[in-house]
Amino acid sequence: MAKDKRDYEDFSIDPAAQEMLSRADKLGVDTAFSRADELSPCNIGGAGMCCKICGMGPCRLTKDGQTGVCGATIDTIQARNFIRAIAAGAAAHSDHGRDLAFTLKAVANDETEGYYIRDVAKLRIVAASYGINIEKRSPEEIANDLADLYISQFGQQRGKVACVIRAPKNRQKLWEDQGVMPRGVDREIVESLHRTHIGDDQDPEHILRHAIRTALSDGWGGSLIATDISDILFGTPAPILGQANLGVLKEDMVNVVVHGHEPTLSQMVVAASQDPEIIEYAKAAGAKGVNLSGICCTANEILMRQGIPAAGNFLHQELAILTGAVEAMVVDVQCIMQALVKLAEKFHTKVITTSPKVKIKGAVHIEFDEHRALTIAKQILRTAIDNYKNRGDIQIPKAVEDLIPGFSHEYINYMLGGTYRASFRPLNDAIMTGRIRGVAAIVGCNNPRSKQDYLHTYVTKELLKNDVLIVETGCGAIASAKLGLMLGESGLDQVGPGLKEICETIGIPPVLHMGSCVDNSRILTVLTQMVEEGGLGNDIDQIPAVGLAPEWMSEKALSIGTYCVASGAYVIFGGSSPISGMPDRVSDSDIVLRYISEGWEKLYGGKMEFIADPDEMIRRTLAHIDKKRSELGLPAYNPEKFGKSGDRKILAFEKMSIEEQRASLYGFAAH
Ligand code: SF4
Ligand code: MSK
Repeated sequence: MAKDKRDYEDFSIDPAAQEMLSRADKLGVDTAFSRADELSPCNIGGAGMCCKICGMGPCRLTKDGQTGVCGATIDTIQARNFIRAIAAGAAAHSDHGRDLAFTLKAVANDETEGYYIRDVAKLRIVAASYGINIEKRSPEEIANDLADLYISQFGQQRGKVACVIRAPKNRQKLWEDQGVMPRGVDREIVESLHRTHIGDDQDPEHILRHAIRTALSDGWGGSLIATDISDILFGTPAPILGQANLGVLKEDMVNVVVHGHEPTLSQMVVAASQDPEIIEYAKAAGAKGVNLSGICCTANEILMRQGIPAAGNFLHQELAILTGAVEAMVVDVQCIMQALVKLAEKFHTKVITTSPKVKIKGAVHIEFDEHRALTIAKQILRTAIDNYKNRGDIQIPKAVEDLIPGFSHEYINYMLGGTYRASFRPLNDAIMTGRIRGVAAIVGCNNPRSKQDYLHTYVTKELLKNDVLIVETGCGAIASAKLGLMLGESGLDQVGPGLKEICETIGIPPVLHMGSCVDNSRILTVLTQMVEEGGLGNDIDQIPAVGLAPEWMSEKALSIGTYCVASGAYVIFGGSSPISGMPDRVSDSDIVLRYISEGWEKLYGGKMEFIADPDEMIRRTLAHIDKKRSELGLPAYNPEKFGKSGDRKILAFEKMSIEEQRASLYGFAAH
């Protein structure tokens, strides 16, 4: 056992996680939590001060003014490391979008099994926004053209990625003026790799300018395409009741956990699990049926659309297997720990890889192909059912919370104004009056180097008390769900007076679950619609809004943060900075850090900062929101002004005498 091993309460605030970590110790198995304690991070690589781009290195710059063998300075090395991470993150999101574009093409041409176009209205709106003819054409014809347009965005060499027309006009002009308009998704990612090869771009600011362009090709390209097509094929999310945490696993059913990111397979597994033939097969195996749940963003995809429960976020993937009750963990792409296979060997769980891009030694590989999607989904479920008889000792934590996910930007628009006057006006008005102080998007991963869910939920709760409306995606959303912040009444006692009134009036939870990591594109759309609605400036950087990734760990998070900055947002990352440098040892090692903050703010109005202390994150978030309010000429935030309407008014009214009620209604006591 490591010398400075943390207690279970230090590993996670989630009682289900604490219970499973205790079980792991009893069974003598390790997890990401214990491995994080065993394995100290490298303080040179962790600070972005190591270059291993060529065979003359690796060069570790630990002394003041030191350079690599080729003469590369610390700021060049940090900028190169940073853009490479952003390129990898953008590639992951965008390849996800590309696969969906090919699926849409196949569905349009009747080449798939089990898929169809579920949201024809969204298909028509999206297609029309690009000038695709939608009149007197079948959904399949329109989808075929939209798929061709979207597929072409990846390999496009000139011009601009089509989706950028959905950004505010002023923002598009700024990108043109700065020379960062993304031309094609693949082109920007490839150029990032070319520029950072030995002997290429060595001006850190010049490298970081291309980081902006690369990230924009993700946020306003690959990710936005992924979200659009997922909605068209699987339905645009609307509020639905769901559940979260390991307590969603069932003792008497075959538990299948889908994990990863792409909805294409998981949606089909959902369909297959409800097939009478599969239910009968499960019953014949002695189970009551198949119980499906999700981990990470695959969880978010099926939770948002079908209400399929989320077993947990990133750090729950091993914990789910530790219950002993999971017959199969079906994975596709991204955020899948290799450790799952070794851990699963201690139990009966089968880890099933399904993507042609992802194999793990020791896992069962059942390759997914959308042309035979339903057949493959049933094969996967039969494999899980056949494994039910091998189940040994199980321990399923009781922890489970209800939640209402499903707040797509389309639904937010509708909920604020109804079918005939859907609008962001009420939201803008609430911010303008100060009833809502501002908006925060809290997104991103879990990281075993911090206490699981603690930073997410601490920051979320403190901002809610300050009347900041919160939207969430990814593992951050699942953290809030597990804490019960995504269900109206249970969350509202933790909310400031003005925001509470809004939540009660509209009937929404104070934290809105907007989906998976690629669905951060929905947040960009919401911000654009807020600009277009008027009253909050004429570009995203003027809105009192902040983005936070308190427990980030993936390269995708860095890409998301960068495209949000390029779109005008202030973005705060928690945990450690990958480009912190060591100021006590290398005097010029904060050039990159200063550039992505002050430098980017001058150019794009948004900035990126890494802040480890959660109270400082909150302080800077509120300071930024208040600064933006003041710049817009909005009244300063004053919580005393609000909180006297809504449910409190009704409760006070009920306690009054008849005379008092009359006086309150008519302004005088009628006789
Ligand atoms: Fe060292 Fe330069 Fe090669 Fe990097 S590119 S490993 S700094 S020699
Ligand atoms: S799954 S990228 S751990 S949010 Fe999107 Fe969660 Fe981060 Fe993966």
